[in-house]
Amino acid sequence: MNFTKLCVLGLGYIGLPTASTFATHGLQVVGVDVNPQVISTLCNGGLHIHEPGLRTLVEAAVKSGKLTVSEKPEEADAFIIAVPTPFRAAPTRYADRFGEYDGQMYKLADMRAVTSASEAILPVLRKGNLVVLESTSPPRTTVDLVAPILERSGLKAGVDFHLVYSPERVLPGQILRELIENARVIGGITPASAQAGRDLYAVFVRGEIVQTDATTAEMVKLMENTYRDVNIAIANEFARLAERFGVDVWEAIGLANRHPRVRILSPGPGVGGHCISVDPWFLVEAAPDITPLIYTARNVNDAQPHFVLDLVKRALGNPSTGSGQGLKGKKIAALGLSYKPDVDDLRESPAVEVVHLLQKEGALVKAFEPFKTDADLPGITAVSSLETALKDADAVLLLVNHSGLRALTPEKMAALTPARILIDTVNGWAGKDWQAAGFRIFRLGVKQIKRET
Ligand code: SAJ
Repeated sequence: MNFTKLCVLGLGYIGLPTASTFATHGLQVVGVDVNPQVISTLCNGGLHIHEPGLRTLVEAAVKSGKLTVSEKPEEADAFIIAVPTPFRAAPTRYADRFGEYDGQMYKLADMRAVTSASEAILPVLRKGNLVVLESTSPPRTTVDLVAPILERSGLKAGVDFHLVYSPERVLPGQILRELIENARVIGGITPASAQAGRDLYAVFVRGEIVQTDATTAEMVKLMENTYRDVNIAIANEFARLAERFGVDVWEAIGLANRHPRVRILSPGPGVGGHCISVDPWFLVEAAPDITPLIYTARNVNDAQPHFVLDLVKRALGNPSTGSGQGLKGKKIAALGLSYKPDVDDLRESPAVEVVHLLQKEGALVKAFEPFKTDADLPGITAVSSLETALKDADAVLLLVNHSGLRALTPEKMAALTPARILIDTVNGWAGKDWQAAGFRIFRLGVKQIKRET
């Protein structure tokens, strides 16, 4: 199938790079977003998201006349839905399905954006079109949610128009390269749909393009991120065990990973971002009775900020005075707020959660995020320079392994802060001689040095 014109619905982290890449590869692309602010920002040459290289790409796409933006879809050969599927908390999933409530909060996929994007396509859907869903979705969304909406047009999915699920697997920070180079899974509701999807992405994808059915493609995406979540959860449990048994978990993981079939991931303050901390819930929601491992892994990772709080209390507080008192009035410089190293994305960030927990205990926290020096988070004092965060601190807490923070030397640190207590949750300051420079260092997953009184 040949494509001349494409409509991309949703101009976020995935939709905008995808729309721009198709445009710079010769397609006429209409980028659609329901948020008028996004449209006006783009029309005025601005950009509402941060991703390396994206500004240049969008500018090239707009300048060539191949990318235009609009609040409504237009007739086209193909449509790509790349809208968000966030979650909403719900306490009653078991009650809904099994007549009992187990006392836990579940998170359910909020599919409203996918529903309204599908409805927006309805009036302009024509025979022979291809519709692709890229948004991460619970299994069977393409066949059970999107197809019935589009069929309200009177056209039949898989007969009159092609329908495909194709997950996006790009890593934030490397989206533009991975968009082109990653292998892409195309799940068609019929083999002909999958073939049409392949023809579309072959316009720019250089990685392997693999065809399957739509529900398999949905599962593949959820399995990838769930696999990672479960593996991070076990690393976090190993860190807890290492602390208890007087072991350095980072050393132990390094040694275990010399086994040819073992590849343990890294512990840390928790799992954030809009993907891995969300997607496993889509599987738990779809089948709560058979997903105890996935559910537990989510809870293990979500509990990790509390273990960081305990570590800070051990480093700073006086455990004998009981919880809540040890951190009262203590000045803590929290370094890093993003959900992972070297990005500016604060969504679902465990670092932000840690800051909130410290403040609840009475600590006076100054947070510094080098990738977002103007971070504006309700209830958090974010300062715009490392110097300001450090200058009157009692302790320094490393929450994100940003390369710039990891590079801080004991000498530089000693010059910037009166604090002599360092708490490292990401193994960023290992291997440096902090002790020799007069610091006491407390590391997540490492046997704690006894406090001299
Ligand atoms: N993390 C750890 N320990 C590790 C690795 C990561 O604690 O060993 C934490 C990070 O600090 C972060 C979170 O996990 O808080 C997630 O970070 P990540 O780099 O693992 O993944 P994301 O969320 O940035 O991107 C993931 C990717 N999926 C996989 O690697 C399987 C990406 O390819 C997907 O496209 C993306 O989710 C998505 O959009 O679904």
